[in-house]
Amino acid sequence: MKKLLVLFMGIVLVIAIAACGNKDTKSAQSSTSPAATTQAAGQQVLLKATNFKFDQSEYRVKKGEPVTITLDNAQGVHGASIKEFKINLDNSNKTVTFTPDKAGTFPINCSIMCGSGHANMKTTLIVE
Ligand SMILES: [Cu+2]
Repeated sequence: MKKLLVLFMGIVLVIAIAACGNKDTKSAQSSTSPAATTQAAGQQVLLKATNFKFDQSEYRVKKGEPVTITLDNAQGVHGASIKEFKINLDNSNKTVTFTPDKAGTFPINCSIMCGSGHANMKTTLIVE
């Protein structure tokens, strides 16, 4: 009779632990994803290039904070050069992280002869 009671207690204990375990995994799942994405962010600039323009006429970043610039050639083959910061991106070197140490307005030019619109293919990096 005692053995049965111990067995019964054991089963109750296992159920209780399983229920707690379920609760833990559920709350962990719902809380992880938003926190993880904000942590990895930082300043991001995506230069989306098509024939023959970048997707924005200006890109704003903050001075003194690391910024990751990524070139995305959505159409054609283009490069992105920011002379002031000695940056030159192309398909073999698509992304760079640097910290702008001065404020101002700096031109971004296409650095690859991409066709008839090449000379006008430019945009602006604004550091403020
Ligand atoms: Cu070009």
